Amino acid sequence: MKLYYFETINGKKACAVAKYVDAPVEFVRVDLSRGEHKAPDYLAINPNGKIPALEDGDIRIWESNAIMCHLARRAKSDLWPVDPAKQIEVMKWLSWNSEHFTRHAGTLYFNHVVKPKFGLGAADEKAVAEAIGFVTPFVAVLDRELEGRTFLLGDHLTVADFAVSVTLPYADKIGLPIKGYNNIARWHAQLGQIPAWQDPFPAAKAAAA
Ligand SMILES: N[C@@H](CCC(=O)N[C@@H](CS)C(=O)NCC(=O)O)C(=O)O
Repeated sequence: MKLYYFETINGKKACAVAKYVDAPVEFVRVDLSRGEHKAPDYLAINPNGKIPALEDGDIRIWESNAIMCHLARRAKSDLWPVDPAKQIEVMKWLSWNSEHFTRHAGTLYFNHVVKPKFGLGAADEKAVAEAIGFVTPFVAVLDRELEGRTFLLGDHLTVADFAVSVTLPYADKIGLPIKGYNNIARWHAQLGQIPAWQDPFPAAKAAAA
């Protein structure tokens, strides 16, 4: 298997799961700063021109959530639970995250991390203010749902925890309003103890994400 990645939030999700389940992947770095994701060879793998992407035999998978689920299922890891009801719970959180939480937290990450890193100009203050307005109620939902739970599904870690928490390490820098939410703080601190989440990228090539 080949896992195409770069040191960004969506690359982190795929690489962390590959490391966590010890998947037999060759990590292939696609340098976004050099436009390697728009090269014809790479577009043949992911026509969206984005990382991550996975090649597993004849199968090509793009979208970090799908890659995480595929790697976890293939490794028979609890990160993708066997119980169909729990699989639906994972899908619920992945959908909620894409549609609501990281959708807007991602706008903050893009404006405050990606733009300066790639020289894409100043933050769009209108987009930032809107994103903060949109994400704030979902932060409160997340905190309430985490009450009394170790992880999103209860006792055990799943790919949903990785997906939903991916912008949290940048919360201060991007102005994600999570201050005062103790369940989120506790959950985030716990995730920070997981070696594959702490250090997701191949050692020799890791750069500050
Ligand atoms: N929904 C996609 C998003 C992928 C994505 O936006 N990747 C970013 C890096 S985090 C990227 O490749 N950006 C380059 C570009 O859009 O030109 C996923 O979850 O994989």
